[in-house]
Amino acid sequence: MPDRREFLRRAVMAGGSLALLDACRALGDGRTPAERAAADARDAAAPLGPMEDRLAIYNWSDYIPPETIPAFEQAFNVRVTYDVYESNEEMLAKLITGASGYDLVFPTGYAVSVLVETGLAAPLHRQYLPNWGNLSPLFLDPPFDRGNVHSVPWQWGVTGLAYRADKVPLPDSWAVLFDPRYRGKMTQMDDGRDVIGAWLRYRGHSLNSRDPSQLEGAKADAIAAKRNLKAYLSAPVKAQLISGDVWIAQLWNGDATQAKVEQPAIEYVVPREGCTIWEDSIVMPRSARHPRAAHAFMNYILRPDVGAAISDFTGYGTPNQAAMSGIAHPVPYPTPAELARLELQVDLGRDTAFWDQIWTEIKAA
Ligand code: N2P
Repeated sequence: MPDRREFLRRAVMAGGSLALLDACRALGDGRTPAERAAADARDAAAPLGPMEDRLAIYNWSDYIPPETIPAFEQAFNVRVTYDVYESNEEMLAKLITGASGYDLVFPTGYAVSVLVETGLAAPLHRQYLPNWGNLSPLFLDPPFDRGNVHSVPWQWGVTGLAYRADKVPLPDSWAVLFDPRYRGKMTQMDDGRDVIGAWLRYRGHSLNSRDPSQLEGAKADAIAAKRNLKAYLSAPVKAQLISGDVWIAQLWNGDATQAKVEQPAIEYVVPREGCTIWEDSIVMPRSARHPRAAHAFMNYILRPDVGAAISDFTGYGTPNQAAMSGIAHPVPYPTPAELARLELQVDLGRDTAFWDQIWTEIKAA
């Protein structure tokens, strides 16, 4: 085990967070998939200890209403510490390099794959999740965690363009980011998967492409657009959209909905070339010290009323079917026509390092 830790520490110091994932995967957890599945099934059936009085949560920013945590603390007599991150890679880097102390994290699908394959995700103890049946079958058994052995669906959304309809006409193509008229008024996410993914779609490719010439093309487009961009900025761009410092921002739909509460001129579009659709899940790391409280929390958010309040606040779609009727403006499930333009990110496996290199080159350009 010290070897593994040391190897990972060196990988982190070497830089690129996407490359770190690759290093971690190459290392694996020393077990075959069959051995891992057998151990998971044994663990999952075992009873958990008594309810702990602490819970440590690590989630994306702006991803839960202010009242959810205090209400949970009161109902279960548990003190929650709650930290936030801005990208999957930031969260993974923390988990991979050692005992993070977190009991629950909220990875996007491709990052669930990484946590499972590296043995960092604990199997769920379903007997402690009686509200499981509230989930829509649409979100169950996802390709990144067959059988939902390790993950509870949390929220889903898309990564298109938010824009100020009072300043610019509908930007229905990623090409708008080339438009010099909006120089300094546009942003893309601070996220290699999202930036490169958008430019791959622009050229008609899969946003999971591993083809070097397609990736070189996407890099060229990203660098050409970069001279018009104010910054690479994810969730924090909301304040600038509201103030009018930014007019067009690559952003997740729910964060755009949150910003619209304060600035009604903010609208949202899936560019015609398409974009990412994603599902974020809750995963309990194997190192979690408060597994019983972690399950109590996962079961709590699966309640219809709690699930409805969460999506009312986040602006994202809920996988909780029982919560749908309680949401004031529920995000409808995508239609087949919409789905045709939307693509799920998959884990890039050994090509993660190549993607990371391209992202580093784009940021340095
Ligand atoms: C949090 C939104 C995170 C979604 N504001 C990323 N999948």
